Amino acid sequence: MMKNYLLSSKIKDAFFFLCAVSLYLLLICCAVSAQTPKVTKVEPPNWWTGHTINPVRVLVRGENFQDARVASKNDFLKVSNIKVNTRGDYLFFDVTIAKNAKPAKYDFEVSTGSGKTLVPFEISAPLDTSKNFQGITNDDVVYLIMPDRFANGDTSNDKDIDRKNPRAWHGGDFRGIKNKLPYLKELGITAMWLTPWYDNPDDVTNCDKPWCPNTNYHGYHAIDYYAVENHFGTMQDLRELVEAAHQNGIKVIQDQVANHVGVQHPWMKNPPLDNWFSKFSQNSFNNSVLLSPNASQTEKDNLLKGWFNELLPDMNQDEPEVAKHEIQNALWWIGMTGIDGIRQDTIQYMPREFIRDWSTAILKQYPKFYLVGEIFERDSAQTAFFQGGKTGWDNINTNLPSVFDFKLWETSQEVFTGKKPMRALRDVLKYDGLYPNVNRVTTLQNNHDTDRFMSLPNATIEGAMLHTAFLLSTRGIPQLYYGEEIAMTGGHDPDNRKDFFGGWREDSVNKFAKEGRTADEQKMFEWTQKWINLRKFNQKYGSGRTIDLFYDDDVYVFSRGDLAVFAFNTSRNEKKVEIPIIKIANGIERSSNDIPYLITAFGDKGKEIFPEKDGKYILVIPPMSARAYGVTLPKGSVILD
Ligand SMILES: [Ca+2]
Ligand SMILES: [Ca+2]
Ligand SMILES: [Ca+2]
Repeated sequence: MMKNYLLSSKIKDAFFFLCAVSLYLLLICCAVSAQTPKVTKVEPPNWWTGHTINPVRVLVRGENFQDARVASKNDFLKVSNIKVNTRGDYLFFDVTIAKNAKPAKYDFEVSTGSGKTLVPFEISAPLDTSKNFQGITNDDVVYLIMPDRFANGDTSNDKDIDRKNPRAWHGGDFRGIKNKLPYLKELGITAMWLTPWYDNPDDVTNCDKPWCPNTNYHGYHAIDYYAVENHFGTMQDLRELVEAAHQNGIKVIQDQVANHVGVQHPWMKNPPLDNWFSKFSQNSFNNSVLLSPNASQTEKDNLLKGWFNELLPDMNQDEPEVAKHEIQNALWWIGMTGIDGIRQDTIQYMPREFIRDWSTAILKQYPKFYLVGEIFERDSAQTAFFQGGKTGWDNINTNLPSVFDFKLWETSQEVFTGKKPMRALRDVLKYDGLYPNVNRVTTLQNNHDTDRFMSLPNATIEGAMLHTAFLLSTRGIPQLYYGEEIAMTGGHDPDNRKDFFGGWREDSVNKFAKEGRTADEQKMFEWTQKWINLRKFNQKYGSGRTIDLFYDDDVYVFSRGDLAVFAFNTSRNEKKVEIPIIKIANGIERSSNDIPYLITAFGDKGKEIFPEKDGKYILVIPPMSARAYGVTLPKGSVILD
């Protein structure tokens, strides 16, 4: 009896156990079936018909994409090449856009065994190519602005701003820049480069280091490659700024950062692929290892895959999905905004194959486009190695139109603060033959990572003026830095990123207007304006050759493109130098009665200088001065002035 009872009790227990297990499994099934796919972000959210990128690869963030199918709900867009990551929270697929696809919303349907949902997508109307995507040439003068620090045109986007903290958000924005377009036009610049406008974290970082508390007002810690920083405004504000700038004859350059994102990017917690980022190692910044054919693979890996720092995860462009995503992203910003150029941050930490593919894809869609890479290395060979137009020892031609010339920048600062003799400039330019196209190199006055001229040891206003005149007369595409035109001071970052006074309603002085400037500031402003205008109105010298006519420790005289002669004297004495006629004529045969003469455009304005009987010109250059001369034929018109 007892045995039977025990047996039946065991059967009962087993029965209840099985029921409980079944119920549990049923609950899990229900829970699973409730886990329908969910879409939270689509990148890119839109594209264009007739684009050189077709198909476009779409990356969708969400949940429950395991075994997902994606279907187009129309005949204009076709879906293929679907891939889901291992966690099922990212979905990749190709969209082939038919030639006759009209601008409209075209949703896709994602379905799994547990349900379905929509992926919103759009075909957009392209911007007018006759007004946008103009590219930058050596006839342009570029002006660098940090949007947070220039002018506050919209206080409604001022979130947690603190102008007393140099590392906090200060409130500058797109509308502020738009309001100051008349100022930029008055100065004469023809293009502006804005530091990154990707959405960055808003929050204040606290730590026990001297640089805390800080924020990402500078824009180099992107948390979304497909969104505009809320402190700067909206996508609409940005589009309006570009449009207004174009109407004022000012082109726009975006600052892109493909090498890394900010550590707060949602990709960090859940990357789309396991190899989306490089594994952490600190970059040792041994920058020359790509230039050297002798570098080890370990050195190259550290340069290309080492993180910029622990807060900037390194994007792995060796993964084709990453490379494709970033190339499309660059083209998306161009297509969305109508910009004319891109400055690419820390370009030497990305594979040269990627730089080549990135440049090639952009130039295929926008052949005139300007791309300039930051190779922050004071070495001409290193810089030249990255400019496109020549195949390197590694069999790669980067196709990159422009690179910044940090060697010439450094030397110009050293020369015009008395640290180096004048001939040092000629000794940098003697390497010009290394560049595939030296006239397309971007020369800089300064930038947001360097100390302002007036804060260098032994800086004088006269030195600053000569540094700027040299920048605007030498070869390349000159890039100015906001505030240098009014001789702003500023040491190391963030001191070199101070607000432009007058850009905020509460400012007691307005440096955007003559009345608000000191005598020295006004002198610098007018000087910069004159040299910009000289360059603008005599455009052919931007694309011509440089010919050295005279150089010693104090003086440097050179001609540009047969049209202009520039003379610099850094000594405290007036200098009289002889320059030979044949060099001005650039080797062109001329009859003896067809000898060019010089006419001064600066200094003793309009003074004519004819060659002496022995075929030499005598130039008299005052102490600490720069002179520009137009080269003119007796019967011809005056070219300069
Ligand atoms: Ca604002
Ligand atoms: Ca933000
Ligand atoms: Ca890298």
